Amino acid sequence: MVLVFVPRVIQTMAELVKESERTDGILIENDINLNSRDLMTHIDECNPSPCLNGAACSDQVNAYTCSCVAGWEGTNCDTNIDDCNPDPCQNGAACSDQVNAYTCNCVAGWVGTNCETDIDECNPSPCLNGAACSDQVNAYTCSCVAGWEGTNCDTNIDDCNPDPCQNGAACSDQVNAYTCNCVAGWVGTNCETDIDECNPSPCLNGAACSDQVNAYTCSCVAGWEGTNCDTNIDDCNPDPCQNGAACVDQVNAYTCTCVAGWEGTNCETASGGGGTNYCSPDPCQNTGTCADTGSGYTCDCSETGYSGTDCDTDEDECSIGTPCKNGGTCTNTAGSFTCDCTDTAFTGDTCENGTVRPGVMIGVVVLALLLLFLY
Ligand SMILES: [Ca+2]
Ligand SMILES: [Ca+2]
Ligand SMILES: [Ca+2]
Ligand SMILES: [Ca+2]
Repeated sequence: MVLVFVPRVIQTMAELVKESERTDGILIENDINLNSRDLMTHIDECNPSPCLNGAACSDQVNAYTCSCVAGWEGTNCDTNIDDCNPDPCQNGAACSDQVNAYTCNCVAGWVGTNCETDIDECNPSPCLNGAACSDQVNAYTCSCVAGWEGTNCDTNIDDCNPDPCQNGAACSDQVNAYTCNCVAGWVGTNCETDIDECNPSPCLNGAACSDQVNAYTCSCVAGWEGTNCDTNIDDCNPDPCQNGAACVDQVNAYTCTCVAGWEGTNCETASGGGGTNYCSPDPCQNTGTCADTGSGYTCDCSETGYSGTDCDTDEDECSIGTPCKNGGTCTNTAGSFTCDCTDTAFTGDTCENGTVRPGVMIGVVVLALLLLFLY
């Protein structure tokens, strides 16, 4: 704004008085005559200062200038410069103008004065168990190593689902792996292989082996028995040899060593010389064993309960020793005997088992004392 000032005319006091008288005391400026000595007094346009916002005012002839501080513009520095034009903010940030400054309100994922920096969401890395982290805008991705899953690769994948183990094995989950605890008889990563219990074969003496689950069976050849066919069947039991011959067991066979006067596989035939087979017909009774002596025979009555030359005499066991224990009453029978345990405190075939009851024992003691007293 330019101020136009009409300078006041200063007259001599005499002239002012003269004019005053002429105009009845009323002084009219425009009517005043200017003389050559009039003085022009300059006005300070910076007082008061028209400059705003801290600007310095510089007075000039019929003018002034304002020296704005940073951030302001205009004649009087009353205009806030728009620091957001051009927009310094990046990556979608909102710009907020201030005085000789601005602020950027970053969207998520960015930082920096101008939001120019992508935040590294991988520092520190949220990925676990060896996973690689890949930074993104306001995000990250984890590249899991084998065996892990989940956003941060913190979940151990269940390698037992579906269950790879077979034949009743228990599955144990591990990292990108599993173990199968096989039940007996199976092997292999998944327990899929039936162990061949026939390799090597446990079967002996030419037996065939048949593999089974956690087992095997041996098919013995003739003459052998037992789980592994390792037992030579006793072909002398029962004894096939006759007439006192000795039997020698062999594999699925036997030999009879005949006594003099006998021959044949079982020594059943009287040899040359017209010898008599004293055991044919068998003279021994009650399962006695006959032995031809060449000139007669003997009967072995052991364990038969009979005695006598032909095992035909019942033995009276009750008169040979005391087979019944503990006072049992012995009764002889054909080939044996019985014990009557009644009136004893015992049981069993020979009254050998004690079953003494307290009442019985007391009775026995009282009876003994009574007998002692009487005598
Ligand atoms: Ca980022
Ligand atoms: Ca796993
Ligand atoms: Ca097997
Ligand atoms: Ca044999």
